[in-house]
Amino acid sequence: MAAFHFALVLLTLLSLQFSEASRLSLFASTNDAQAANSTKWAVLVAGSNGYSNYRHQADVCHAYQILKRGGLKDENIIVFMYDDIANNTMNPRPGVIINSPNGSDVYAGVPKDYTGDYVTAANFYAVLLGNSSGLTGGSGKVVASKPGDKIFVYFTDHGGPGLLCMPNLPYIYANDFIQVLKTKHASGTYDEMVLYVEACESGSVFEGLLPEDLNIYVTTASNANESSWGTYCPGSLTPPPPEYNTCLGDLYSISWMEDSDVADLNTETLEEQYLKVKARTLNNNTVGSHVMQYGTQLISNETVSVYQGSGTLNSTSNTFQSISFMGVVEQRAADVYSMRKMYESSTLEAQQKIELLKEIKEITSHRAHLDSTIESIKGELLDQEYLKERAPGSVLVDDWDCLKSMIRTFEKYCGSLTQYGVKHTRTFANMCNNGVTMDAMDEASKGRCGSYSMGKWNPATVGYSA
Ligand SMILES: *[C@@H]1O[C@H](CO)[C@@H](O)[C@H](O)[C@H]1NC(C)=O
Ligand SMILES: *[C@@H]1O[C@H](CO)[C@@H](O)[C@H](O)[C@H]1NC(C)=O
Ligand SMILES: *[C@@H]1O[C@H](CO)[C@@H](O)[C@H](O)[C@H]1NC(C)=O
Ligand SMILES: *[C@@H]1O[C@H](CO)[C@@H](O)[C@H](O)[C@H]1NC(C)=O
Ligand SMILES: *[C@@H]1O[C@H](CO)[C@@H](O)[C@H](O)[C@H]1NC(C)=O
Ligand SMILES: *[C@@H]1O[C@H](CO)[C@@H](O)[C@H](O)[C@H]1NC(C)=O
Ligand SMILES: *[C@@H]1O[C@H](CO)[C@@H](O)[C@H](O)[C@H]1NC(C)=O
Ligand SMILES: CC(=O)N[C@H]1CO[C@H](CO)[C@@H](O)[C@@H]1O
Repeated sequence: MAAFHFALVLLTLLSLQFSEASRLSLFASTNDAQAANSTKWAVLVAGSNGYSNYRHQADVCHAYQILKRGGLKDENIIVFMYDDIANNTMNPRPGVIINSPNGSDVYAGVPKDYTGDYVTAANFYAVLLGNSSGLTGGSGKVVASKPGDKIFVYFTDHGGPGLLCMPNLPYIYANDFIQVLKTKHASGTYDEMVLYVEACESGSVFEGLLPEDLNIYVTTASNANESSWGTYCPGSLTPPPPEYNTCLGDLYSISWMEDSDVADLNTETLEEQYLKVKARTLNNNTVGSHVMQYGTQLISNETVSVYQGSGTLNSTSNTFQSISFMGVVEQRAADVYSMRKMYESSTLEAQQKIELLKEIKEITSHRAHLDSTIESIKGELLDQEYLKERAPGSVLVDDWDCLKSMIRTFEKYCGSLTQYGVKHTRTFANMCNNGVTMDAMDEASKGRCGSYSMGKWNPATVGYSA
């Protein structure tokens, strides 16, 4: 005991003599010892496909480059991306993907763990849980984490109240996702987890649902009831190079990544990054969204490097400081916006233009059909006078099976909701919250859509989104 005290006093005296630099290195070596026993894992998910959604896969590729440069190993970074962009016939730079107008290639080296048909909600859950037997296809990589490990999850795509989209159906429903996080926590196989999520209404996936004691800290691009935004879009204030007819990034996503590219991640905390990203994503408060925090907030006092590693980009192409107001396009409008730009571009041949215009018309007319049908069903089944609206901040729906059944019933007669129609899931949730029966929904949907030609949006062929 005495010897211990003596050592402590000696240590204290010695440390007083230390210069700032040597104190820091002593601190760093302690961290290194802990770090040596703690593996950093990352799961990166781009939830869309198609050239007009270029930006989501570009975001994910960029995130990979940050983590790779930060020192994470490929065996610990698991990437979900459809992988139909680099070789897309519309891509003006074959084999290359960029995430900002003057940016360099972010595609090189990205591991292709789960691509094409294997970008599914089921594989995402199995990867997070480290459940190899739950996988279908892909590289087989899973988050085989140990108790001291840190996990970073980044998701970018479309979404709607209570859900995140995927290029293959069904979508990721908030209750299932939160259950996966609870199961992961119960398995005791991580220390702390950080999630960055970009999607419309992404706050609704966590609001009232994510407990604060799972050691999971989340930021989302938007609150529970607003759009998120695509950026670096053709014809906008911050356009891509002229040969690109599609948006290159998403506002929240490029905000955290362009910060991680240049900031000293060994000193910047997650809270500091959140504040910077929040300010930039708000844009001018009209064409921007509210970045939100959920879960175990204390985690945000840790440095970004704990999750993303540290390795700053030595480049002058970064624009984080120089651009204060970004040109943006609403997430759900960005695909048709891009298609229109493609149509207007002179590079297309006449036949291609005809086909593209046909596609644009089909998409916009299906969207108009979804909007008007849902509005009409809502008018019939939800008596506005007695409608119980949930207080802001509360969970979207209690009976998630009811919500999923409502959606399937609607889709059976009226066609796929699609990444656009998921903006209406709050209406379906309100039907459950207000006791509308499935029979009533069946009748109402059949009545309005019985003669609707679903074409390529027939759930019997493409699957149900719930
Ligand atoms: C590393 O973790 C293992 C268990 O995962 C533990 O037994 C060991 O003591 C740890 N080593 C250090 C240096 O912390
Ligand atoms: C893209 O094209 C290159 C060169 O032809 C080929 O090696 C690569 O496998 C292709 N990638 C995809 C995803 O199709
Ligand atoms: C890209 O570079 C050009 C030429 O240097 C510059 O004018 C433009 O502002 C840059 N764009 C962005 C978004 O950094
Ligand atoms: C792994 O996934 C399969 C298929 O979904 C499931 O049956 C099994 O219970 C899962 N195992 C664990 C440990 O989660
Ligand atoms: C924000 O920018 C948009 C697009 O430029 C503009 O329409 C809107 O009026 C601006 N709002 C504010 C509050 O400046
Ligand atoms: C963050 O805050 C908690 C609680 O105040 C504290 O235990 C932890 O050491 C802090 N972490 C860092 C990296 O400052
Ligand atoms: C980073 O850029 C500076 C200024 O251009 C240069 O002097 C330095 O050598 C570069 N460092 C690395 C590691 O490339
Ligand atoms: C208009 C509206 O409903 N705004 C709400 C959007 O969501 C946030 C929280 O996610 C609420 O605080 C707002 O009141």
